[in-house]
Amino acid sequence: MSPDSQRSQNPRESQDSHKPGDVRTLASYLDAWADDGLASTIRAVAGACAEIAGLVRGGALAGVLGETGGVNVQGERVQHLDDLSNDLLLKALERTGSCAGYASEEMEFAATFGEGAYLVTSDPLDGSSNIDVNVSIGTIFGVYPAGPAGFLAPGRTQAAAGYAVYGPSTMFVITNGTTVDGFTLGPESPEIPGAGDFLLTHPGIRCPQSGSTYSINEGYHDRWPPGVRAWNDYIKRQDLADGPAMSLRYVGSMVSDAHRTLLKGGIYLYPEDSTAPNGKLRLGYECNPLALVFETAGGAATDGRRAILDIVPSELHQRTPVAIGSRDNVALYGAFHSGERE
Ligand code: AHM
Ligand code: MG
Repeated sequence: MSPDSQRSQNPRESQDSHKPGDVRTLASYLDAWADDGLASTIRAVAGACAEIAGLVRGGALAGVLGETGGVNVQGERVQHLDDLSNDLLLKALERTGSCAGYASEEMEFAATFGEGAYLVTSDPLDGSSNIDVNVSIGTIFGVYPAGPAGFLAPGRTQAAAGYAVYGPSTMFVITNGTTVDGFTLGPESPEIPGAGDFLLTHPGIRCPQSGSTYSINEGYHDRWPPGVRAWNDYIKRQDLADGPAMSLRYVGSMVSDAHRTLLKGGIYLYPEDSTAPNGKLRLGYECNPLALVFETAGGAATDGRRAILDIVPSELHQRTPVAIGSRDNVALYGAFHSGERE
């Protein structure tokens, strides 16, 4: 695809900035949802995210940096902010009456609250290795119906999903499976309206069909299977038939890398490798929510063989390889991964 045809297909040209006078709060946006239980579940998640944003902004002054000394069920060292974020989400959801249970990266077992039509999964603080160095991090969440499959339902059953990204500004991006909308948290500034509220700044987000940025931990190159290495070698060539030569961006916070990919196009990957045969990222609370966001926005998400949203989980903390992004970039990766292209 030529750069010119990519430009003409880029649907984000008018979506990058908020228009004055077009201010809608997340609260009023959710009030319009027909399903009160779903809306109140999202309100609780967003409220917790606003509190987490305050802690992140305070950094060392808020006393939230550093490790607790504990190790989570994944065998990863727990940061104070991991724990604090998990507690804020757990307590907010417990109060709703609409949420029957909560499962998280930080808890070995799900918490159950009794009645309620929804279950929430979350990575409360994604990108933990970036907390202490003032680099963007986030929260990821998925909302599943409280059905017989419980937390082991495929991602396609999610009623809603999204993430918060704590960057230079805090954004809350949500999908109900029909649209993807982005809100920006109003800062405490006399110059800017909406302090403390999430305001709709990115309505109807669409992921470009193709993009020129790839995002992967290339330090693991020698551990990847041949198909992943072949794809990686190919996209770094300067004479690509499938589009312009690609640039590398890797924050190391999936939520931040995915957010950039959603808005600008391209691909983010965490594939399987010789030390992690199922990759690193977790299906139920990292990959599924982002997969629903990307598919709804016109993008795609695969484990290399099948759509992430079609995987039927067998364990709460199940890992999966993942590649998410623009439809064309994900299809190209799939072709190399399967060996169809070499
Ligand atoms: P976390 O949920 O403990 O923060 O781990 C997930 C993170 C992703 O956000 C990120 O893309 C990846 O781990 C980075 O891992 P690596 O350092 O292996 O590249
Ligand atoms: Mg994570």
